[in-house]
Amino acid sequence: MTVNKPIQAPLVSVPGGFEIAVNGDVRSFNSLALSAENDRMVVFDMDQPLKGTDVIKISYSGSAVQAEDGDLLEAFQLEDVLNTLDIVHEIPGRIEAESYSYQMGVELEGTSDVGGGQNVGYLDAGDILEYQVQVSNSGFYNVDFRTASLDGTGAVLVRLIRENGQVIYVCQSEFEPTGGWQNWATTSATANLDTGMYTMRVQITDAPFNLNWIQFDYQEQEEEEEEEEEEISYGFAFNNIVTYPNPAADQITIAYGVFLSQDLALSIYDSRGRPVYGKVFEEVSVIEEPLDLSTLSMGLYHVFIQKENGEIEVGRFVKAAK
Ligand SMILES: [Ca+2]
Ligand SMILES: [Ca+2]
Repeated sequence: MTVNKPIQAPLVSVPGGFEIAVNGDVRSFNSLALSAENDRMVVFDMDQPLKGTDVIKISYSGSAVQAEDGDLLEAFQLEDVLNTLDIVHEIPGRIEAESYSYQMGVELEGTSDVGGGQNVGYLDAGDILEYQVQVSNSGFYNVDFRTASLDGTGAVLVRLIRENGQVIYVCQSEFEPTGGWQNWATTSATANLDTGMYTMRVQITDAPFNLNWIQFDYQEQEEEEEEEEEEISYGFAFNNIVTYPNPAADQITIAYGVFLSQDLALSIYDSRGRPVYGKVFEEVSVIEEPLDLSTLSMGLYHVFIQKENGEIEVGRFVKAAK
């Protein structure tokens, strides 16, 4: 809270008369103190964490805060508090594309889709959207992307980043053109998530298209086998990472080439997003890496190769029975 005059120090740490309302309910606070940087600012230490979606108001009717010139702070009622916290999105749930905590390369516009609001547009390959998310149920999810595009094909790569920097593959999806920039369609993918707090990074890998929202719906755990089989039979091929033979039982070769020699970071994750292999190739233009699969369990694996400019190529292979 900032007032219009320097405040007389010291301040009683818990003076009466302050009331902080969060979404209409009065919340207690531990203490308040003068800001070390600004002698017109009082800092409140709340008992419970606040969220980015909270509506916060503050009232004062006491006589404990005094300006350096002796004037008492006047009473005030339900003044709005500017909430600058990032919104934490619940998963399962719908994440409005425009409610990002960080973006690179996108712009917002009004949408005529059901429910109105805004969508993100001006998407190009390499653009990034990030959201703070809390996953409350572990297991399989159906992931719906709400997109529109006059005549271009779009695609995204979605990953979760833990606080310690670990990157976890979520899903990727391709979007067909819908015949108009405000003709909306829903495309579904599947993902397997673990509970926790993450930064969700949506990387645009093909464009142009508009994105209105992404929705995560929790699926029953027993559908797991079925979902995985579906994904394997899909035979998805992406970009120019080559894996052969595929499916493979004992050994697979991962091949990839770039024009300019550089450091290439290869990482492989299983279908649950657990890392199973990682290697950095220094100053190379070609990777041709034979990989022993004997210790891996059967199933789908995701291959990522990160180039020096940060671009990530994505591939997949299936470890099959002998
Ligand atoms: Ca852009
Ligand atoms: Ca939206």
